[in-house]
Amino acid sequence: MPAGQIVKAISGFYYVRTPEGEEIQCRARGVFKFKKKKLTPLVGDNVEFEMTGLGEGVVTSVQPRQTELLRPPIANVEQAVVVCSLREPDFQQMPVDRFLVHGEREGLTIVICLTKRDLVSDDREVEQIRAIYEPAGYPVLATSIHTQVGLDQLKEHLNGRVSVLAGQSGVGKSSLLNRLLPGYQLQTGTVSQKLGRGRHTTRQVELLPLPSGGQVADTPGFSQLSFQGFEPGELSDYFPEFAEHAACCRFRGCLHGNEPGCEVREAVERQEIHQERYHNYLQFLDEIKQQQRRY
Ligand SMILES: Nc1nc2c(ncn2[C@@H]2O[C@H](COP(=O)(O)OP(=O)(O)OP(=O)(O)O)[C@@H](O)[C@H]2O)c(=O)[nH]1
Ligand SMILES: [Mg+2]
Ligand SMILES: [Zn+2]
Repeated sequence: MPAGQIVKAISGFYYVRTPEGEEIQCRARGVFKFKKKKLTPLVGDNVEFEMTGLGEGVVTSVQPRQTELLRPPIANVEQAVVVCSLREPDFQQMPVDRFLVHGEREGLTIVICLTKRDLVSDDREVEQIRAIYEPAGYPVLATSIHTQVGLDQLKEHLNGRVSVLAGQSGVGKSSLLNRLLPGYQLQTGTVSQKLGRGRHTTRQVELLPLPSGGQVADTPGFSQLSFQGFEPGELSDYFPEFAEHAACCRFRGCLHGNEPGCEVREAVERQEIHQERYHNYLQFLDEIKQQQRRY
């Protein structure tokens, strides 16, 4: 049976690229199951299909996934570039931290990309953000499509890897790809002055080939990510800078709240863990506990 990779999905159609570089427009047949879960095909999935007509087919099976994100919906990426603008809209830490938790849970390599560097006058803000994330092991890039700053560095991170760009609407994901992918002209949109956010210009996930090898996915902007299905005890595993301290907490299963002998809290007090990261950890922990109470 012919096989390929889903590179684009639009309203019930899956565009499957074959190893020969052909693109077959497919529907999905029935319901797929994997690990007893119902499964909808995602962009990035490796699939088998049957031809039904010229350039048309049906997806008949989906290979097990290496990684899976539901927001943005994509399978088998190894790296996520968390894209957030410094201005228009202003940088916000909470959505970044939320996404990092999901990315860590899937075991993705993560890069943080701060866009619209041309809209801030000096490096102070970028340095403040670096101080939050570099101790956690995340590279932080600052880019501008106007001055070109940071674009080569971003290219180096993408080179030869399969990556997804993730971030809110209007932060400049498609604009970045237009600079990095010669020959593509993805649609971009303005940021509403009144609402201070993007207009959801990109409507579908699309996996594009990089000239230097590898692939990168453009995705629609998303807003809130929830932690449905998370256990309170796993959350701190997704804050890499907590690990060495958490190993020394007095109690096994310490959730790093008010427990006595909590080394994570101590490290926050000694300013070895960033206050805001810890604050967001507690906020997420609370959300997870609330959710559990509801079910
Ligand atoms: N000043 C400045 N504006 C930028 C930069 N990058 C993108 N923009 C602008 O930001 C706006 C939104 O850009 P898009 O690329 O459409 O944003 P997006 O993240 O793809 O948005 P969605 O597709 O809605 O998720 C456009 O008006 C871009 O011109 C930059 O580096 N500097
Ligand atoms: Mg876009
Ligand atoms: Zn603890």
